[in-house]
Amino acid sequence: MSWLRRPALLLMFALLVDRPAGPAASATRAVDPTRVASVAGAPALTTLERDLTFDAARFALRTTAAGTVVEMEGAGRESAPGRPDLPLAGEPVDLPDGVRVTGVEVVSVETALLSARAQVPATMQVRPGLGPIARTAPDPATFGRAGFAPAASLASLGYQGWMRGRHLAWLRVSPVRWDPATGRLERVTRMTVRLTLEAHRDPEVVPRERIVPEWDDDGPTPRSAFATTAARGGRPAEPFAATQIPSVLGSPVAYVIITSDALAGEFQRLADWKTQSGVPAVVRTLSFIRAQYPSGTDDADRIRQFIRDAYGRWSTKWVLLGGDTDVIPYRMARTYLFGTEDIPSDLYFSCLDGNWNGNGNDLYGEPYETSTDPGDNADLLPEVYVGRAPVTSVSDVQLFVNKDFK
Ligand SMILES: [Ca+2]
Ligand SMILES: [Ca+2]
Repeated sequence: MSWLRRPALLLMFALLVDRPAGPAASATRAVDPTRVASVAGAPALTTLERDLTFDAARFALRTTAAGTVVEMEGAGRESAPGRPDLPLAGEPVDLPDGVRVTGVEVVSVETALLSARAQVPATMQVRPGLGPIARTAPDPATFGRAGFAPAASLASLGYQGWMRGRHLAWLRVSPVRWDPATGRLERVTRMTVRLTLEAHRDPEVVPRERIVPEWDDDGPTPRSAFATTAARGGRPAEPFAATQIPSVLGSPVAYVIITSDALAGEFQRLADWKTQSGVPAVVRTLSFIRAQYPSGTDDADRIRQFIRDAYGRWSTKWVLLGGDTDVIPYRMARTYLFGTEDIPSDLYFSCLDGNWNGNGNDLYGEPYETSTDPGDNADLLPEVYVGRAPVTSVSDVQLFVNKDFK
């Protein structure tokens, strides 16, 4: 069902790429704990310095009818109307536990020449569809400026949160600067930023009561303040015996399939094959979840509560929603990317911290704007991989599962 998948991807773009750019833009190094320094007289506050480096191979210039366009691998583009159309990169920074970032300043910038004389066009209009590119009107103050934009404007604080036990802040970084008066265009080779931290513990992060290290293999194994040593899991127990509801007792469960009573039998074939292949898997039905989570606001909320428990107690890594939207519900989420719009999104089942409705009204996923205006504080960093099988009938599932076996 393409209409569901496309808006979900669009929402990911709107929330992760267009605001703080996504994880693919990473160019940073691992945290150097020696550079977390206490601020004198204020032991709860710390600063964290990071060097960001940008390889020359990531940049390319393209001459268009509108002017010189700078392409940068792994980066998005500036989208504010009237600004020069330059790359905007998202740089993740690993954070210690028990803090949050309150500000970022640029300590130093080193650059190299991209072009001695370039005319950069204004940003593109952000519009849905694949129509011809239209550009915003150049802002006279920006395009009439002599000299580069102040260094302080080259980095700002974006989204911060938790991703499967990893604590991250994203910086919005402008790795290219342009002097409109002379046309000089430079790329940043190295930038040192200083983050200001304050003591903070987010009560909405899903506790990780059990961690199976083998299933946390995306980068360095994260250390979670919420994991209890006694509950850390090892290899899946043999024979595989999972509890009915997620629990630290019994076997951990890597892969969970959520479906209807009618489709559960066919999906069990897939679960059995996964388990025999070394990926312990179970099937749980919506009616079972409904009975176990009666306090949920609706079925989507109940499913998410179940997935939260599966992640926290079974150490679940993958979730398959076994049914189209008329079988397994979805969550509508608000976006302002193309004006005000509500679109269906399964990110709700993947990003599990908090409740996606921080301001408690009837809208979910109201977008993050700034660290002081977080909207619904909707979690945008996933804990589990979520897929949806767009099936409605037993024969659909047979076809879907059989394809997995080929
Ligand atoms: Ca809301
Ligand atoms: Ca998260």
